[in-house]
Amino acid sequence: MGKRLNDYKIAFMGQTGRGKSTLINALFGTQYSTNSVVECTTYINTATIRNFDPEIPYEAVSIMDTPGIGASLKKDVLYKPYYLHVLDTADCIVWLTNMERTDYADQTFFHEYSSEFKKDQKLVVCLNHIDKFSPQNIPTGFSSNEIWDEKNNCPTPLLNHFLYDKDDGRIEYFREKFSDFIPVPYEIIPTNALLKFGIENLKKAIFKL
Ligand SMILES: Nc1nc2c(ncn2[C@@H]2O[C@H](COP(=O)(O)OP(=O)(O)O)[C@@H](O)[C@H]2O)c(=O)[nH]1
Ligand SMILES: [Mg+2]
Repeated sequence: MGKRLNDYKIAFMGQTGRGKSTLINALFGTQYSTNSVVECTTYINTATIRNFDPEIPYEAVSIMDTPGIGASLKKDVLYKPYYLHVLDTADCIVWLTNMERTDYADQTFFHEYSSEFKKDQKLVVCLNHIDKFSPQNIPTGFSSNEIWDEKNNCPTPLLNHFLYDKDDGRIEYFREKFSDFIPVPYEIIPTNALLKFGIENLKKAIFKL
């Protein structure tokens, strides 16, 4: 007789190049291929990995890497059955975006799929590529325009300003812009998948630790 693993199903979604595959690799030590120009994932790529972390109350995690949204209208139509499938089966959706204002495709997706999100489904929005942010004007009080503290592998005070400030902060900006379309509660976690910053916070949000 077989035995089904009690697995927690996590779907990673967002536009191509936002860092889905890199983030999955950082979280789970997988080897999904990553690429900045070529669209890698054209189907749902699932991996089931046994969990040995006593803080995570599941025997395994099943990761779903999904085709990027918003590449073209044709592809969005082609991939729709995949998106409906993951929205129906995932325990948690990790939505990858970044700090730029290039999020029309994200807004369109949430608008179109709003009724497919479920109340008991966890949604975590990941602001990735934070090290790539380039401020257009430096607020008074900040002398340098450096945004990444390489020595401590974390955001500089200037980047923290653009993340968390009440007026300039991108986290607040995202909430204002998206909350009308996102029908469930969600956390927003800043990450740098490449340099593995924010990964522990993201893990906590994903597994409700
Ligand atoms: N600088 C920087 N590069 C990143 C970050 N996350 C991913 N990348 C790079 O962005 C490119 C696209 O990442 P990938 O994981 O393939 O994106 P996907 O298409 O969403 O799966 C790759 O070259 C990654 O190395 C990040 O936080 N910072
Ligand atoms: Mg990918």
